[in-house]
Amino acid sequence: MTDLPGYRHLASGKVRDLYAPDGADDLLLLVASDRVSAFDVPLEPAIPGKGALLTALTRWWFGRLPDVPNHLAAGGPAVPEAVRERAMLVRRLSMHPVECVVRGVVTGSGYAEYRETGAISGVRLPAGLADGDRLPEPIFTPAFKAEQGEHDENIPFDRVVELVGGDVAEQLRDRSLAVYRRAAAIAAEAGLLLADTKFEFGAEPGGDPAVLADEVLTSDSSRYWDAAASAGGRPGVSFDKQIVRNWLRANWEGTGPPPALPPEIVQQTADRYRELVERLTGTAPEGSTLVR
Ligand code: Q0Z
Repeated sequence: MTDLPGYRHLASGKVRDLYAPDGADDLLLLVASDRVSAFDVPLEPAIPGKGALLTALTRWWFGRLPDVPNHLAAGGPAVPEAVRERAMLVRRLSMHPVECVVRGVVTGSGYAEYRETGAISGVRLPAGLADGDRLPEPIFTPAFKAEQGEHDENIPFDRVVELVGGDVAEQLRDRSLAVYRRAAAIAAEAGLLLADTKFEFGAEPGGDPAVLADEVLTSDSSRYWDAAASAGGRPGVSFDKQIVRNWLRANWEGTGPPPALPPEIVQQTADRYRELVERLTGTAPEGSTLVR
C-alpha cells in the first residue's frame, strides 16, 4: 500500500486499496495492486504489471459498454503518478451487498453446488452436467457479500429481493445478464469463452439505483477460457490465476503460511494476464513481453 499525497487510505482488500481524495467526498480512488491471491489466501511475491493490466481491462470494458451506466468519475483531483496506471477515480456509490455472478458454464464453486443440490443459487439445472459444460442460457447466480475473510454465500433471487427490494433486484439481474451477453459476444470474437463473471453495482445518491461499479470483466473477477481449447465440454484453458491455483494445490497442504510462488509461475501468470488483454483489446499493453 502506497502513501498517496492528497488522499486518505480507507480500506484494503487482498489485492486492492481504496482511498478517498481530500475535499471530494463524492469520489473514491480504487487502486489495483500487483498482489495475487488464490483460494482466498494472499500470496508472495507480486505479479509485476498485474494491477495496470486489470485496470486497463476494466477501462476498456467500460468503453465497450457505453449503454451501461458505470461509476467512472468524469473529472476530479489529479491522481498521483505512482499509481496512475493502476488507479480509477470513481463516483462514490451506495454499494449493494450482492455479488452479481453470471455463469455461461458450470465450473468451480458453482459446479460443486450443482453436484450437491442440482441447483446454483436456487437456479435448478438439468441433470447430468459435467464440470466445464456450457449452459443453454447464461444464469444469474447471486451471492451475499461476506465480510472480509469470510466466504461469499450463494443466495436465491428471493433473498436478493429481500436485501435490495424487488425493482432493484430485477435491475441487478437484468443488467448483469445483458452485460454478460454483450461481453461474451465480444470475447468470442477474440476466440475467448467468458465462462463466468462477477459484477458489483451501487446506487447513485438520488440517481440510478444500479450503476456498474468496481472492476469489471477482469481475470480476477471472471473466468476466460480459450474457446478452441475448451470446445466439446473439456474444462477450459484459463486466462485467470489458474496457473497459481494449480501450483499452490500441488505445493501446499493448506495449513500454515503458503510457500512463495517460484519465479517461473510468476512469469507465466504475468504472461497469461498480458495475453488476455492483448487478445481482447488487440493491442500489446505497456511492458508487454509477448513475442508476436
Ligand atoms: C468498492 C474495494 C478495497 C478496492 C467499496 N464506486 C464505489 N462506491 C463506493 N464503494 C465502492 C465503489 Cl467501487 C467500493 N469496494 C471494493 C475494496 C479496495 C475495492 F479495499 N469497496
